[in-house]
Amino acid sequence: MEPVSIDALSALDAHLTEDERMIRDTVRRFIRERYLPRAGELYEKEEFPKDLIPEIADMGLLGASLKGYGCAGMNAVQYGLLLQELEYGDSGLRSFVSVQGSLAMYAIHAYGSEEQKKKYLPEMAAGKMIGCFGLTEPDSGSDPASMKTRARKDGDDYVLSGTKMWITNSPVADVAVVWAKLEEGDASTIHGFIVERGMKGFETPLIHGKMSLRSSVTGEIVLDECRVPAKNMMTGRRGLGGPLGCLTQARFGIAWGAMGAAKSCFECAVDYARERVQFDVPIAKKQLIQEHFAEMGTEIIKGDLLTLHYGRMKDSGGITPQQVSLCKRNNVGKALEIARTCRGILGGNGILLEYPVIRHMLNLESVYTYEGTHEVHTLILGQTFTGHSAF
Ligand code: TGC
Ligand code: FAD
Repeated sequence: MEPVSIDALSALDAHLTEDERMIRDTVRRFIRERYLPRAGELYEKEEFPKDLIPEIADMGLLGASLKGYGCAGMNAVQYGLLLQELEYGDSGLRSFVSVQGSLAMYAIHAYGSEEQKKKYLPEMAAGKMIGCFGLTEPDSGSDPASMKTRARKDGDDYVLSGTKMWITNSPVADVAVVWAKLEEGDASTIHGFIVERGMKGFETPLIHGKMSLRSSVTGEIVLDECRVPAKNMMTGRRGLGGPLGCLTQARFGIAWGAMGAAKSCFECAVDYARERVQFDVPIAKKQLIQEHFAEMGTEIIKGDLLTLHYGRMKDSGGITPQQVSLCKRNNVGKALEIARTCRGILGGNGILLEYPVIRHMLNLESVYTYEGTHEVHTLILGQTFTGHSAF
């Protein structure tokens, strides 16, 4: 009997519009033709494929769900599907698109002035300006309210001091959305600033030695009395709700993306198990192996259903941050378990970059940690269901 694919069994295609299937299929083709042949090598060399940025921009993938300013204005399901296809390729590629669109561009779109939107968004949508999002600091990860970065008003400028850590794209960014607390007046209130490369006191050292997300560029943002014009402050929202509002957008996309990595691992393991003969039969004939596929296939289809359901709700009336936490926590947690199981099914070959599995497995370790660790989302859900905070 011929094996049935996850997509055939879930039959979710019938619940997608033609436009949704079209963007999914376009990105799927791009990933298979343009990214997968280089994926292992890029990973090994710790290289991000900058040459693909113009094609990614031409497909409308940068700031895809934003409206106006050169952005594609896609619905939430289209956005989720495109991220899933990108992460089928590599979480690093999906990270690039998430940070550019859901974090840096979203912040400017939601909280920036008209002048800021006109100046930055069209260039960012066209991939001519790369953005990053600086929230995390060396001593403030899960608890960003404890950030130390400060902004002091001085004439027509703000002077920013502090260090941001683990910032995707920072070493290659032209523009950084940086979150800082005001030193006086509105003391301790968090504000967003748009910092441009070239502003004095702005450095972005690369973080070396990552064994995860190796084909994504990660760095610090060092602000040493960095003078930023007051007009670069985003005044549309103050307080931690500003950056957290951006995270809600990005986390939703990550929940879709993680299932792309899981599908890649699953398909690879199915092919492998059908080919690999031990004890005179393909290991796919063994019940212990089949149980893994039954569990993994079910979890992937459940993950897809979860994001499709909340994606439809997001498009029709909106979803809450808690619903997004549920999606991110479930789908990333399950994708990581699936990648580890598939790694085992491939035996020794499972540790080779020749197959996508170890790469996805290692990438998903970061995805499990960033955008709110698995534990942070557990506590958000715990609080949601019990009414008690356990942070
Ligand atoms: P709390 O008092 O709960 O909230 C402060 C204000 O924020 C509002 N809020 C949210 N708004 C929108 N979306 C959300 N998800 C929100 N969560 C909270 C809240 O209503 C309140 O508003 P207001 O108007 O009343 O002031 O804040 P808290 O300090 O107790 O913290 C809560 C906690 C722990 C859940 C939050 O700090 C958190 O989510 N921590 C995790 C930090 C995190 O996720 N960092 C990610 C950094 S960026 C990143 O990782 C990018 S990876 C990029 C890639 O894809 O490559
Ligand atoms: P910590 O917060 O120190 O957590 C350490 C451990 O303690 C975790 O297991 C955590 O779950 C647990 N813990 C923390 N608090 C509690 C609690 N109350 N109860 C129980 N357990 C708890 N940040 C950005 O701002 N922009 C980016 O672009 C960005 N990109 C990233 C890219 C990569 C590759 C990585 C790895 C990270 C990136 N981050 C980025 C940072 C990321 O968001 C943080 O790593 C994450 O929020 C966790 O912070 P931390 O690493 O300081 O861990």
